[in-house]
Amino acid sequence: MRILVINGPNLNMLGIREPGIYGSSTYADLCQSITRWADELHMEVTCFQSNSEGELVTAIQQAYGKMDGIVINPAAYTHTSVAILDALKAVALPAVEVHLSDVSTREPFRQVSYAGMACFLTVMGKGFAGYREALQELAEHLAP
Ligand code: CA2
Repeated sequence: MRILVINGPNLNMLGIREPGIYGSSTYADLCQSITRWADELHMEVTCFQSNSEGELVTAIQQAYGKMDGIVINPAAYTHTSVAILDALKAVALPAVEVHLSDVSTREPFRQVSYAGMACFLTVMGKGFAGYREALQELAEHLAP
């Protein structure tokens, strides 16, 4: 199983600012944990982060025919990007949306998710462990 894990804008700043909301571990720590969890699940994982909406769309498009599933935290683009929604719909790969924080209890503008409309599951408010849950759910979803 080949899984693409996509993280959106500013998540490369993890551990540097706002530890009260997003924790004190870094983006490199997150990728290390994701790689370990993927190994345990016998998955091959690729981690990708970008601050650019277009690069995120391109990464989703390039997953077509190469990957079996997507885990995505589109960060702020969650709440604005029809382009990311359209890309997820276009490739039609099983996708899980992850948010570190519980966006359902934050500002009203964070309670709308475009990307989530193309995902079969959203995991939120569980910090880094949310990515582990997303990988596990994808493994079950893809199992024969
Ligand atoms: O809770 C999440 O995972 C979010 O996707 C994070 C986004 C936010 O815009 C979404 O509403 C919810 C923000 C990511 C910014 O990450 C930072 C990390 C460290 C310091 C500053 C920002």
